[in-house]
Amino acid sequence: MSTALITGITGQDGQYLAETLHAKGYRVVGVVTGQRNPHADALASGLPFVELVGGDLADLPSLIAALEYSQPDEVYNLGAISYVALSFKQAELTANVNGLGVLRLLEAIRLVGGQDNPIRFYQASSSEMFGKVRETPQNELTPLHPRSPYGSAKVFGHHTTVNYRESYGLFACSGILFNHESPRRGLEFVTRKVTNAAARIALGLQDEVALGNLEAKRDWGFAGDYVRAMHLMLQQDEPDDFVIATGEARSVREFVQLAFSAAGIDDWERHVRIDPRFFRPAEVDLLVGDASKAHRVLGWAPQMPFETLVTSMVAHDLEIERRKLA
Ligand code: G4F
Repeated sequence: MSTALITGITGQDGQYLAETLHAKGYRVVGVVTGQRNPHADALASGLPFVELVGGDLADLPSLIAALEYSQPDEVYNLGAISYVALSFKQAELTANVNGLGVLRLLEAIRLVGGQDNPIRFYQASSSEMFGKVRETPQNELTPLHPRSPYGSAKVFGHHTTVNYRESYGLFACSGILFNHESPRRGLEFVTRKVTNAAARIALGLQDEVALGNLEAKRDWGFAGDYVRAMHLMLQQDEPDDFVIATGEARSVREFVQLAFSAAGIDDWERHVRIDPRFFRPAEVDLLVGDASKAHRVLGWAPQMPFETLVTSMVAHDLEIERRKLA
């Protein structure tokens, strides 16, 4: 039985990846931070097969202890401050966790990982690294130009992963994932914020939602599809970096329109208020990925179409909001 150690286990991707690996027969160990972490309690009841171990990307000894305890074959580093807007307000923390945290985990692997059973490492890199994009669509060779403390820290983590692969021969892969969503997405991200608001407005529970820049374009896929790519990367003969994306760009405006329509609301503009608080000091205007290397080498392709993603998120939010009313 293979063992996977996952940081960021309580997040959207951590949960989908844990389910995917468990279905493949893995022993899944998740790193949880903090004391009496409420997300850890929720995880223990939602995904009871996950073994939990304490640890923090800001604390090297705790990472060494988590590796020594779990003795993993594969480590997936999904832990991060993942909300770009927050990274502008907590830039130092973001650099520490999203940037130096990768270096700490790689050092811990170097210290603990034996020669006989080398640990395979996956780093959650991000399309935010492309920022002010130099070409469209973006691929593995597109120059990086981050536009936020989040993006800058991810660039450090990405280059550090490549550097440890080249310097120490670690099996270290970096997945450059474009935006990926699901009903498990946090309410702070624009997709879930919109699907949740559309559901609540349809049910008469609120009248409007405050949003920022509606013109930004993103390449939105389904998180469940994207975690399959993470696993595939670690099953190859050679470690490498891969863009994971759908290749289709939609604006926030298009997302809002489709979500409201799925909730049965045609006059969405009446319910959306533009609020300067949700604009960022520097915006990423357009992200759209070229995942042809992942198609060719990993045999990976996204399965869920954009429309299905949006309507399933709205359906989920309608169901949970109705349940609260009952
Ligand atoms: O949903 P978002 O907050 O996601 P963002 O910034 O693209 O980052 C996500 O994707 C990255 C991959 O590219 C990940 F690395 C990262 O961890 C995260 O998962 O914002 C999407 C767009 C932005 O352009 C933002 O300005 O939506 C725009 N937006 C407009 N109104 C809003 C809002 N974003 C949020 N969160 N809230 C708004 O009210």
